[in-house]
Amino acid sequence: MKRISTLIFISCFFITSYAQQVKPYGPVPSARQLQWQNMEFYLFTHFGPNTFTDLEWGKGTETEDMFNPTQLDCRQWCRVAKAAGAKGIIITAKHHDGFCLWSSKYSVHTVAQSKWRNGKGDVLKDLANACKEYNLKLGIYLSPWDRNHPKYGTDEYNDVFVNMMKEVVSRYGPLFEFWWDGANGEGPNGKKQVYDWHRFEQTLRTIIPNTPVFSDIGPDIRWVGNESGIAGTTNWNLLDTAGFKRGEGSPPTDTLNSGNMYGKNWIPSECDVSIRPGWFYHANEDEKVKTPAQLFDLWLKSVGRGSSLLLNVPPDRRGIINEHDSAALVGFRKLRENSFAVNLSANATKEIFYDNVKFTKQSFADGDLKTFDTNTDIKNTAYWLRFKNGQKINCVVLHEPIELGQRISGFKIELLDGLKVLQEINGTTIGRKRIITFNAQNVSAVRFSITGAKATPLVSEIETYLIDDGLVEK
Ligand code: FUL
Repeated sequence: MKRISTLIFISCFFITSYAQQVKPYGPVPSARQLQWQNMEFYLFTHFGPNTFTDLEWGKGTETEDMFNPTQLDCRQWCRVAKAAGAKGIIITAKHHDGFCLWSSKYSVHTVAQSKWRNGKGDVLKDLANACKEYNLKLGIYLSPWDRNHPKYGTDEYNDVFVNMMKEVVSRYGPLFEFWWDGANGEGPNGKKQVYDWHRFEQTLRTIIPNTPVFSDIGPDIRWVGNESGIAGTTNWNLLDTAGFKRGEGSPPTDTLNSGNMYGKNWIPSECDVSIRPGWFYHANEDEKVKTPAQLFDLWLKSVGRGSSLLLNVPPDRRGIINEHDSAALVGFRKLRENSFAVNLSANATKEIFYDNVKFTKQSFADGDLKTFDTNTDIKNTAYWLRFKNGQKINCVVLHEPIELGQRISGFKIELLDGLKVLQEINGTTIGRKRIITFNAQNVSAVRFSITGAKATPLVSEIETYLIDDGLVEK
């Protein structure tokens, strides 16, 4: 007996000190990416002339006076975002129609030329101030495609776009994300712009090195390949970008959706989706706002697959977020809170078997890098959660410590009643967070094993929940 406990003690010591030396494997997130990945969920607001013309893509010929919100209140947007549990707001500072929601020196198609607030209004300023007040982060979407600007389609337009980026950054920063739309249509002179992406990237890197930049292929955040808010069940944070472009020429949508297992760059996906059928507000879509349960399903398919959720909630013609949308968002927040309030793993005995040697744990991570479990022989590693009096569960949440790289390519969850396997669930990647739901089972234990990994697999936590039956992923 004494010998065994000494052996366990020595092994524990060995594993802890070995774990301390765990080195990152492959590409890892930069500080700006990690900070952004931890935000999980933030809002998108599409707002501009389209709100008033009922279009999705403005023509660029709209008069400035068409933009005329009657009660613009960015503080109300922030209160709604807060109530939804979102961490920030990205605004369409300029959409494809070219209208600038701030008074830009580089365009005469802006709020300053409109009657709204006698040309003194500035939506970006209002929003930046409101975000500060409500402790939310601000992001900016700036469309390179511009159907209004007279210089679009000439080299000089690249100067205009660079100047506009500098202008919004200096006036309204800091920003948690900069969003480049890949669309590249024709401008007023019938020509398509040849975007100077290299210069655009250099500009942002120089002036805002801490802000992650989104486009189809990054450099920091990639498009998930669809506008329905759904990441792949296999979702690598890695992407190969060599030979690909933004817009036309971007990687195939299934590659964007799943990433590349051995991709050379850490470029995690972002799921952009609208709470309504369109990106802009249309009164006739008021009854088509997604329900809290539909939004929860999107949560499982985005955040629950290791991605982030950028949910578009477009302000209406008053310039406030419509009651239909805010009600759905509050309901969505409640569903998340209720579902994940009680981590049932807290009451379970936790054991890890390495080559049949058992270790009992307080928590699989103990909140400390030093206790990450490491084992090169993944076949003989099993994580157990034992519930003394049995437990009904229908949800398992897994975490991989991505700051050390994404490693796991296969896992297995077994739901057990004594020695009987009630159900076996197989999955591929985990990433920052992986939420698995299934029809509720009464289990005495859950056994989790890793079936594939690119390097020593690391799991930082295994949570279990009993969520509302109706919320189990379809
Ligand atoms: C697309 C745009 O064309 C849509 O209007 C919308 O802004 C969406 C988020 O990105 O590329």
